[in-house]
Amino acid sequence: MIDNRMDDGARVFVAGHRGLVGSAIVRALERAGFCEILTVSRDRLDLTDAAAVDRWFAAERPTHVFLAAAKVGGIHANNSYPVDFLEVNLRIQNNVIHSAWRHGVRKLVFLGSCCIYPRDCPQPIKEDYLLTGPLEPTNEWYAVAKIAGIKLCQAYRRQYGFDAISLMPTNLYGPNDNFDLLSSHVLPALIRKFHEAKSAGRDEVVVWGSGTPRREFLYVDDMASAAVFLMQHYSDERIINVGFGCDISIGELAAKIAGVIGFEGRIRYDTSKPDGVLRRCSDVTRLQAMGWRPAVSLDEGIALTYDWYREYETGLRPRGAA
Ligand code: GFB
Repeated sequence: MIDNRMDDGARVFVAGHRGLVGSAIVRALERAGFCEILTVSRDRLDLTDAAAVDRWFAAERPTHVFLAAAKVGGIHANNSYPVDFLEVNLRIQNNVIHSAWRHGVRKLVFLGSCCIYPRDCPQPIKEDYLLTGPLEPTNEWYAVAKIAGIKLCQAYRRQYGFDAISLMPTNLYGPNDNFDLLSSHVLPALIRKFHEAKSAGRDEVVVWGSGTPRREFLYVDDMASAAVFLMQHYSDERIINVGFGCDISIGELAAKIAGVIGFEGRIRYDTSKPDGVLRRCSDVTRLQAMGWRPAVSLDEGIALTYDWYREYETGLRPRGAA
């Protein structure tokens, strides 16, 4: 019998609790207040070490797992570190999914990524398009690892009846994002670029690529609320998209962020940098039919993320401070 509840006795492990998504899931669980939250820092548990992960599960006995730990990054990092994006992610997910099953976890939520879908698939992207065509080359290592994670969840469900579900988030952003210009995703990178240009009185910001690719962005606290909702209300081997449901061009995004930050200079497009996939917008019909909707608009989310960036990343307050 499948048990989706996270009730008083639940011990919920959030793997990757210091990252963008994991930290938001911890916030969502704390707000809900109905379970014990388990986290473990990287120096106490290396998730790529199978024996250590197994010992940790044996000792801590979680009942539910959110697998949000992963090597992640933007287009440049994905392109530059293929071994890390493929091998590290395979090891983390293999270890956590296997140990979760072996130690009687009742339910596991695996976080995939919208980049698992074929590069040229129709838009908006339905869950059924998985494995119907070639991947986008700039992130195929990461995509292959995530597809293997989906398949592992499906395999454990089929062979052992393990209630593991896979969610496919769109591009996420928010507090605790990575603002490093070489490894980050576009939205935090542009917040930092426009902020620094404005602070230094520079009149030009360089945006990678042509500005024409389109992406969909979801505020990470909405992602976390969907993950907690699906932990409780979804139990199926079919993957499910988690997105905002509409997209915007990188050029429009840059103009929006410049407006929030108050940068009035020029935007120059560096077309020597890759565009990546030309359009990526998820079809969220299945999730919305279950009654879930995002709460934070892109404008609100950018403003909230910029507030967080100014407070924690520009030295006003140390990261991790309340
Ligand atoms: O967010 P991003 O790095 O990754 O880039 P993807 C999105 C688009 O923004 C690309 C452009 O067209 C970039 O060229 N862009 C413009 C910039 N300026 C910048 C900048 O300063 N920094 C960055 N990073 N991009 C990721 C995948 O793809 O999507 C991951 O690499 C993951 O694997 C994630 O799946 C969801 O949206 O192209």
